[in-house]
Amino acid sequence: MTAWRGVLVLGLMVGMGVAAQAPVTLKDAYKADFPVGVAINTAQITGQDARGDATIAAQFDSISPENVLKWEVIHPQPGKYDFTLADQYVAFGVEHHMWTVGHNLVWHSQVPGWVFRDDQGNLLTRDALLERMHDHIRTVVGRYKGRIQSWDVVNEALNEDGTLRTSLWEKIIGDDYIAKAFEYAHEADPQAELTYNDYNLENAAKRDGAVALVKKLRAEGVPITCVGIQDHDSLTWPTAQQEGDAIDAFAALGVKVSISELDVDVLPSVFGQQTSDVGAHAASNPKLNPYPNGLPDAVQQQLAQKYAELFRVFVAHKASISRVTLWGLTDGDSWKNDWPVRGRTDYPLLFGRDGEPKAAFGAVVGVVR
Ligand code: 9MR
Repeated sequence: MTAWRGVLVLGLMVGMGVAAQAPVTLKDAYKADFPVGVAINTAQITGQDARGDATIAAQFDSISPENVLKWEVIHPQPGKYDFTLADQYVAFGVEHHMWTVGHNLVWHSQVPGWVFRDDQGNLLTRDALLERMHDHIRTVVGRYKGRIQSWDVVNEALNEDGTLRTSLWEKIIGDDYIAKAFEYAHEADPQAELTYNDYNLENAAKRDGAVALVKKLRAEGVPITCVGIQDHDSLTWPTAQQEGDAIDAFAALGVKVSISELDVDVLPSVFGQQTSDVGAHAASNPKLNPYPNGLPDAVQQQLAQKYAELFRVFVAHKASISRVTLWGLTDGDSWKNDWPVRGRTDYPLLFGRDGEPKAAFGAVVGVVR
């Protein structure tokens, strides 16, 4: 019996008065703890993935836009905004009464080259780039005021050693580009949760860099209210201790923590250390793709255990956590199939390629039931 049928049978038993237990969904299981979210893709936003949409509506009470609110999509040319997909994304959230996340405003990636240059192709001045950033944030955040509850304002601004990444934002404006982005976002929607979002924040050096950054911003009165720990994880990283320590470190600063992009990679690691740097790539090689036809049961169980371990940590820290978001619905939807090696078959999420819940789904629900 598939897990879905199991859920249906439970529902029937309720109808027959056999057991007073409703079908278990992620959002119901975690109702007392935090919203459970999912990043949704274009097919889901436009209704082409009807089955996916039904699962998203049934299981989740928060959504994130996997790509459609990124600068290159929403603001492809100077003075030209394209809200077609973003409007549909936000309408989905409104229709289903979801905690709707905006991702993201200022990032070094998926931002067109023109943003940093004048008509002659020269790098902009600090003031000109600040004006461009201001216009973008005012326009996008302003449009969705009251319908997007939480914005990833600055994304991935730190290096692994905790120092500030050298991006064109940083080079042209200076280190205070981060503070400015938060100020502009707050001005456009004073009610919105405003997040600094990054990966590998469980590693001590990067975590400490982020703590110092957030502390400084808070001391300056910058309106940052949340830190997003992305949690692009593996079967062995981060440990429960590392995860809990990171959540504690940020919560101690007086900001909320969101688990913003959760997935758990089961494939062999390509680089010496965990990274989610979108600029990193490696050549394909069959050794790096060991499960093209299905995940062995032993690994399926390891994955389920890792998910249960992580959710136990999240529940233990629920007072500090504003949401937990999976970075995609099914394994087939996941970015991990093409990064850092193209064309692999990964199994990082709670629903399989067939749309059915996996053992990891049961393990996550089992943490609180
Ligand atoms: O999942 C996203 C994938 O579809 C895009 O191709 C990729 C391009 O940069 O971005 C992915 O999402 C990233 C997110 O926006 C920021 N953190 C890392 C995520 C995975 O790369």
